[in-house]
Amino acid sequence: MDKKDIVEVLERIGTMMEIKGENPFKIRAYSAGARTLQTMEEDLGEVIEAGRLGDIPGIGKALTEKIETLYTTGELEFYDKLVASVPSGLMDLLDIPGLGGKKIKVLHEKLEVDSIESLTAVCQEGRVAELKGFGKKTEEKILSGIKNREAYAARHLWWDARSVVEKILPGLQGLPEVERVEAAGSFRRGMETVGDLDFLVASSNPAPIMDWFTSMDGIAEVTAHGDTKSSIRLEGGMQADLRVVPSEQFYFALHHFTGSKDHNVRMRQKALSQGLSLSEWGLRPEEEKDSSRKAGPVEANSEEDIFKALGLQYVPPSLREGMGEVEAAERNELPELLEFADLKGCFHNHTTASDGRNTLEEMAEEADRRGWEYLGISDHSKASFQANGLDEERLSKQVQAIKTINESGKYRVHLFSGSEVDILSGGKLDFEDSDMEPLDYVVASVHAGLTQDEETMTARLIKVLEHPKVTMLGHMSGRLLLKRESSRMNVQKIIDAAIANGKIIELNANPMRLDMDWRHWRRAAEKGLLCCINPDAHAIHHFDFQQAGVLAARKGWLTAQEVFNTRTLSEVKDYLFSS
Ligand code: DGT
Ligand code: CA
Ligand code: CA
Ligand code: ZN
Repeated sequence: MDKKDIVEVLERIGTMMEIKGENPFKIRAYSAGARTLQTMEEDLGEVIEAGRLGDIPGIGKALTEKIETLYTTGELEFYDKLVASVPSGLMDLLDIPGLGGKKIKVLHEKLEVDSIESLTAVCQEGRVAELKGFGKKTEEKILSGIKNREAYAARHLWWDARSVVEKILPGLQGLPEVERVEAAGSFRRGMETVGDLDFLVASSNPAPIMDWFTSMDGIAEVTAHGDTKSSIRLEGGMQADLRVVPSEQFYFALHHFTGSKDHNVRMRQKALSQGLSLSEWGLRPEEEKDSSRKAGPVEANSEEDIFKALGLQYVPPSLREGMGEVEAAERNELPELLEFADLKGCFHNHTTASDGRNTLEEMAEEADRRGWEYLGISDHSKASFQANGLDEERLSKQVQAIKTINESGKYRVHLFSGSEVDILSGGKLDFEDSDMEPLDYVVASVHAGLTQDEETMTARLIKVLEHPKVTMLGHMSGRLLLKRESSRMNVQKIIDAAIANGKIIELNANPMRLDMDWRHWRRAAEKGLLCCINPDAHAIHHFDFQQAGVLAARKGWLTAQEVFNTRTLSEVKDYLFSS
């Protein structure tokens, strides 16, 4: 985590402690620490490496530890616990200018405010103006702040969007007027982040559907309520559109509102080249397009029918990004995409030995339950000391423990002994070759020094790819979606180095990472790069992340053959032990 983000975390800690009414001296330590850090001119990484962070006036021992943890791991248990203890609606209030911890505490205690919505209500009732220390001006300022916040069209992780879709879809499906329903848009295309949700329904009786949609639980605001189209904003900020179309238009509308825009442009051009006009209403001869709202002469009882009518192979939603999929469909050359069921195990997983929440045995048991053939264990190495990374001795003990489990025959799943070895700043690995000798494989990852310049970082990663003990590169770019940009690097050079050295690059399936980015995979795999989809699990339920990983891999045009962990146990053993 870089300095800017750490400053933000420290400030939030101070604020949350204020909201909870904790000791003012402690609170001040965090806000003062944040300021000190913010104005520090030296490079934070260098100060930490030199062990000088604690010498800086205003940064005590407790704070030093926390800053170092955040810097190396990007996480802090103390912070996570604090976040969990404060109602999330209260933290949303911090987005409103003029509201800090102290004021939020008063609003919460005196007026039972616990969300933007309840704050809006008490402001409109004039009750905030009556509070000591607030007044009419403050109340007006808060209201206008709330309005501005709504204007921000924030994006959301696909993973978070999915949990919303999974609540709304069954509700729509349950309505008697609904004939068919789909969530279209970027969500259906499996984009890693989603702007808004686009629900599409086939029905001849839209009114009750509109009413249901605009009065669901969890709505913050109804932004439009029309005859066939409505829009809402949910608590938490996600927006959703719902369109109702007659049944005969459904698949044309579904195709249109699935997008992407670029894909639609290519599809309309393709239609035009055949004298046809394609729109959300239908497919009809060009000269009839003025009657476009009436049902067209071409019937579609599925999206496949639309592609077929244009002489195209069916293009799955994942590929509809206007990146050559229509041309490939013309030539019948679309790949047979990877499926979730193709995965037979994974390699980047943590246990309680480092910073995971489940034990080795619990992880093995869960992998067994999922029917996987193998599971790789790769706890952090010692440089990630804040993640309780393993030193040589603990690593060697873990190798023994894994061996014992495998020999016991207690689980069907085969465990591989690995390590997520830190890539130190010059491209050296955190373990000596001899220490890695007993390992079945090595995932090499960058966790510190993410802000190096492009040349340095590229050289650093290439050096690691040339190391004989390295099996794969973990979360290559270091990005955290909607939070932290990728590190600077020459991706093509790194891909070429991986191929030249016979190394795998990970597709980290954590929904915040999805790294290496799907946009690089198609070309990389064509050149011969092998992918491995890993959940980077820090708990058994994180194995679910593989679904997000598969979706990203599909967007990268990957087939099962191009993904290492679709191989059987014996194929994997051949690969790992034959060189
Ligand atoms: P998002 O919401 O920003 O993550 O991305 P989308 O792709 O869901 O975009 P959205 O919600 O604005 O519209 C949904 C789909 O509707 C979009 O993918 C394609 C189609 N669409 C919307 N506006 C236009 C347009 O102006 N031209 C074309 N060709 N298609 C459009
Ligand atoms: Ca959308
Ligand atoms: Ca939309
Ligand atoms: Zn990791």
